[in-house]
Amino acid sequence: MDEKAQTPTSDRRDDESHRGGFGEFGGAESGLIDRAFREQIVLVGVQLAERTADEVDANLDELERLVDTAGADSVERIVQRRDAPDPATFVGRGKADEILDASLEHDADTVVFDDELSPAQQFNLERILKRTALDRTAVILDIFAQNATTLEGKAQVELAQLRYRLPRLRGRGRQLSQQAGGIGTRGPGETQLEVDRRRIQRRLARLEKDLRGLRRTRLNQRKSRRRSRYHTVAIVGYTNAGKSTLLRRLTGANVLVEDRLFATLDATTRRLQLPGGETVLVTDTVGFIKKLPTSLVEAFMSTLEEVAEADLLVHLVDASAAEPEMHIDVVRSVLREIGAGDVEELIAFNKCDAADGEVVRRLLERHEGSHAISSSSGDGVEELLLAVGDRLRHLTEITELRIPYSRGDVLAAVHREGEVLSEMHEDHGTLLHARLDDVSRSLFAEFATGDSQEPEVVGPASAQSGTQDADA
Ligand SMILES: Nc1nc2c(ncn2[C@@H]2O[C@H](COP(=O)(O)OP(=O)(O)OP(=O)(O)O)[C@@H](O)[C@H]2O)c(=O)[nH]1
Ligand SMILES: [Mg+2]
Repeated sequence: MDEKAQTPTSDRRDDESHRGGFGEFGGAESGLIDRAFREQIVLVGVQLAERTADEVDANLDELERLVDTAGADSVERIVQRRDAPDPATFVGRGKADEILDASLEHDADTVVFDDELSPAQQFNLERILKRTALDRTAVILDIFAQNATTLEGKAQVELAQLRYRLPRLRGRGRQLSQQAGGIGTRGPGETQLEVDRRRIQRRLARLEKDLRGLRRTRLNQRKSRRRSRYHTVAIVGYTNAGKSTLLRRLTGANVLVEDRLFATLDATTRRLQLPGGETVLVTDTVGFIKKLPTSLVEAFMSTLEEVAEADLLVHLVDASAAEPEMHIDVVRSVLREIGAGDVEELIAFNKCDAADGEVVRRLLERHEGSHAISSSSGDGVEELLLAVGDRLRHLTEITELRIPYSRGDVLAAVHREGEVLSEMHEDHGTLLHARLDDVSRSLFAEFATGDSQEPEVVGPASAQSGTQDADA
């Protein structure tokens, strides 16, 4: 790391952090954590009434990883027990002074809080601490900004960053413009703050428009994928669970695999032939984490729609992590948030080569129908694929129904709930072949003729661009 000039603490004005205040609009590109050198960071966690000390500790471990991924070093951790956050300063005033002392002692550049700070709390803390005060959300946004590579990914991250930033904008005193006119500069009597706000709002509108366009393209791609009649499987899971490693093993896809958080931001879809012969489309996408900022989830909604529309989720869990069960809960709650709570889920415990065997055994026992695999060695992957094939076949059994003409309501319901493949009018009712899921099948069980069949084998439909055949 090259040591670039770092503003000495003594030069800072009392009411400013070393970056001139978090709220100062520094352009969309500017990261919150300086990467010209490795910043020294103090971490702060609050043990609220409903949290245990272990939980806070685990959260801070994760925050330390986040900070490291963002390119900075944690130099100290400070924890406070409180029943509720202080509305003005999040931690108590005395604790804030303690954080200031620790920051001075370590010559820390930034203080990062594990919980989301309100704009007012952030402002007050920066005044007291005389340095930038960030929260977990800001760090996650920073990492996303660093890792975004595609047009859409970059636009989504910038949107999330600006939405986070807008309410936190802060004026630099009350001075009004001395300079006149020019595009993007202040009008007469307009403060710099108003100019910044206006610029951000314009940029937000622009990004939202661009993203709507990109979303249309994505929707069209999805439509053609659905026409291809391949089933879709999305690999989901906590960040760093090994999702990209699994996709790479399954399809040979040249996706980024890295031992860092949020290595993947953009969805990648590849074609894969299952051991049973059927072809499916497998998607690898962004990982989830505890306290994933809502602004990011919203911004990434169009990418995440792929997950909500999948036929099956392979929920990959790092069995060697400290708290696999917590990871499962977090992933499931984000899935609900993005409207994917009802998609069928198959749990696979990954990294079993590195995990404690006893832990894996207990996890398998607790989660019925789950599998143990190692994406890196390939152990258990074949069995997982067999299970995927079974689940998919089960999902889409074609059922034959005979519905009396007196039950127009049932006929309408079948059309609503499933995919009607054929419809024949007989003497006493309608004979239907419909692709139904588990729930609908039991719903219409009394009308089933008992003559069900497997779905027809899918043909070599046109693959969307970017897919490739599996070598697995
Ligand atoms: N020991 C072991 N390591 C694994 C296994 N699978 C993946 N890894 C490692 O775990 C790290 C993360 O793997 P990725 O495939 O990038 O994880 P990801 O879930 O795609 O992570 P993000 O995209 O960052 O959310 C890498 O260092 C992998 O080499 C496994 O089965 N065993
Ligand atoms: Mg990945």
